[in-house]
Amino acid sequence: MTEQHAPRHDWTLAEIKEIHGLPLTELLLRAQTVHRENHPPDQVQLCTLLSVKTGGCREDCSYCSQSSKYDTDVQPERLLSVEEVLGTARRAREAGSTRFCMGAAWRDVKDGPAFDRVLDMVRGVRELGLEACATLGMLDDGQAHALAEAGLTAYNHNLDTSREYYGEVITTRTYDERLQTITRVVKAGISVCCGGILGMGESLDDRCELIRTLATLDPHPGSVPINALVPIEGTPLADVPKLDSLDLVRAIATARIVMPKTQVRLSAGRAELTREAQILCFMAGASSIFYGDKLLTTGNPDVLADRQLLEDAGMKPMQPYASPDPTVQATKSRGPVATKGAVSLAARAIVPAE
Ligand code: SAM
Ligand code: DTB
Ligand code: SF4
Repeated sequence: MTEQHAPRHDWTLAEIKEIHGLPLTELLLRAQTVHRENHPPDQVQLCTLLSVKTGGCREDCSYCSQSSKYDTDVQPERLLSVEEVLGTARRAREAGSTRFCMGAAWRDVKDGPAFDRVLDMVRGVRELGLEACATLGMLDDGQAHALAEAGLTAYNHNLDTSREYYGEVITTRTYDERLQTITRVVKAGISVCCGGILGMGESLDDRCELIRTLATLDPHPGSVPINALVPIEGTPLADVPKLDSLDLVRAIATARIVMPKTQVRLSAGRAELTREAQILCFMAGASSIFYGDKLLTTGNPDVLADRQLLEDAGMKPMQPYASPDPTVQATKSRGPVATKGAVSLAARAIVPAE
């Protein structure tokens, strides 16, 4: 890593569009230069997802398999038990993952036994030596603080698209409500994980405007997941034309340049990408992936394929709490300490399974 520049929070749409529209090789060079100034270029954060409460959601997000408004193959399920979740987290750790992200198909969190159980899940994940992330919908201040006290490392709450296009995708909650939850997460001292989805029929301006909105948050999100739409039969977006993988590369490179210290995560849609397209995404500055055979309700590349990809590319998994985000580092000394075997994990991750 070489010289580092202070992150900017005053990006304009014109600047973002200019970067996004550079000749691809120039864009990649610039993104790779920023990446090397701020991150070890051969390391990838491995995060595993688990849907702890699936389906039956009252929101109408047009992309989502879990909305009760659409007739999809996903059946509503009860909230998993703490033991079920920690069993999966332990297996994720053994496979080499360092962050475990629990998703619930909730519009917002309700105080009570279900939330208390999620807090126990967070504590248990931290005791395993993993970074703990959750995505549970909208939060109030008290809930954000309770999650922080339980030891939550990061909270995922996506803006999904530009403010202008948002109303085409979701009508049951507003862009400003999303931003309010993000502000509460920051205030509680939890790292923000906030990104969006490409390939929902949005324009180039919408993509650049999403990146601009993320890059004008202060602080920048600790992580920015860039998802390619996974088309779900039964949803309004089921038949939207597929995203060109080079558009994903461009968005990742642009995010990398304007949010130099953020973990830019190559997220949903990776199962549709060739190995070469994934390597281009790493060259563009992606520093994190979802690792494990399943996302929330849809598939992801299998772990053996991912281990092979990383090995062939000469890349290795990042240690937990190695992110440049100071909030992530601060959460290490808050909440439960690792008691259950903890952390030789990352080094083991690309040792092929017997
Ligand atoms: N209910 C919570 C919420 O909406 O914040 C948490 C779970 S929600 C499934 C988390 C994120 O996953 C969404 O904000 C969206 O960005 C992403 N996502 C959901 N379905 C997707 C799909 N079909 N393709 C790509 N990304 C998707
Ligand atoms: C994010 O931005 N992507 C993840 C995570 N945050 C929660 C979810 C992707 C979901 C893809 C569709 C599914 O598996 O249901
Ligand atoms: Fe519900 Fe989240 Fe799916 Fe929207 S994205 S329908 S809030 S689970």
